[in-house]
This record gives sequence, structure tokens and C-alpha cells, in this order.
Amino acid sequence: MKAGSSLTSGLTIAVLAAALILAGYGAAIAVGGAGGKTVSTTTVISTTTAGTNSSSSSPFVLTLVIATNSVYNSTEGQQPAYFVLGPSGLQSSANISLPANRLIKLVIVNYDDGNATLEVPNDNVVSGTTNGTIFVASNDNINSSQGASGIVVKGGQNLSSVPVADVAHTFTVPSLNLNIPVPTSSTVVAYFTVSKSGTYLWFCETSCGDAPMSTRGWMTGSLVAS
Ligand SMILES: [Cu+2]
Repeated sequence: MKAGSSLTSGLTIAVLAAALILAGYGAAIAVGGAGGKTVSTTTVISTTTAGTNSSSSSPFVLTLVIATNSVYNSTEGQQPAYFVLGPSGLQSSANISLPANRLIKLVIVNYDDGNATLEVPNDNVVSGTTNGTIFVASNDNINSSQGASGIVVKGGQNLSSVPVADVAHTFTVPSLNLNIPVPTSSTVVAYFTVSKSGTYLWFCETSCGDAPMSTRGWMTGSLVAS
């Protein structure tokens, strides 16, 4: 304890010394300024922040997170669920709001490392997105080699389908012909537009859990375009 308090007082002295030095620098800067040199101290604060969608010309960003540790009830235990990533954190996916007639950039962050059986054949195939593709970044194709010179980033890949064995969940809206297969432990980016306002049913088409499959805010819900 003695060594600790001695260290503390040593640190206190160091901090005081640093403060005095800084005060000296402050004085020097003030003198320099008076000497005719102007030092700009303007701080630029960006007016747009990630996650906001203030401009109608830019895509509306919708971020969904598939988390696996939410407890459904005492019988079902932990089950996977879709969440909307909102300004204050994860929110319910029971009603997902987005604008109609505007390009949507959908980002799905999937923490689930387990695959699941597809309820419908071919639901590993992408549909309804721009170019019929999704962009997938995942554990095994990003930062895939690390040598002495550092990490080699491979980024990700554009896919028009996901191998059946790799599908964990899907984000599917049949009335929009939208089907986005989500591989295990991956981040998926897809672009699409909802051309007609309305309320559409979304759901996951893998057998990822009996109860969540049919429960709003877990693996199904409404997509509200307005
Ligand atoms: Cu699912």
C-alpha cells in the first residue's frame, strides 16, 4: 500500500508539472497570437451522423441485427431475433419503417454462427435487390490472411445466391419479391426500393426456431413503407 501511495503522490507531482508546462505553452501561444500570427482553433462539427437519413437523394439506411442471446421464455430459452438498429440501440423489428420510392440500403449484421434448414427450396437465391445481388462480408473472407506485414483485407463478395449449407436466416418479403439469404456470422448489404407504400409481411424462411418463426419482433413482422 505504501508503494502505491508513493506512486500516487509521484503521479500527482507529474500531473502538476505537466499542468504548469501546459500553462506555460498557453502563455507562449497567447504571446505568439498577439505578435500577429493567427492560429485557427475552429472546430468543425459534422451536421450529419451515421444512421441518420436527412437527404432524400441518398439511400435510406436500414440496419438490422440478428442477435442470438435473447430469451424467448423459460421453455424455449435463447432464440435468434431480428432487431432494428435505431439511434438509441436495438429496437423491436415487429414494425420496420422505411420510406417508399427511395433507395434503401439494408445492412444486416448477423451474429448467428449456426446454419438452418430452408423452409422453401431456392430461398438461398437472392431476389428483389438491385442487380439481383447482395454484398456479403464474413469471418472467412475478410481479414483472411495475416502475415508479418499485417492483415490482408479481402473485403467481401457480391453474391446472387448463398450456398444452402451457409444460410442461417433470410429476410423475405414475398409481396415485394424480396428475398435476402443471410449467411452464418456475416454482414450483408443489399439495395432495393419499395415502389408502393403499404404494410408488408416480412419473415425468415429458415427453420431457425419454432416459436420465433411465428412471433412478431423475432423472425417475422411488418415492413411499413410510407
Ligand atoms: Cu431465422
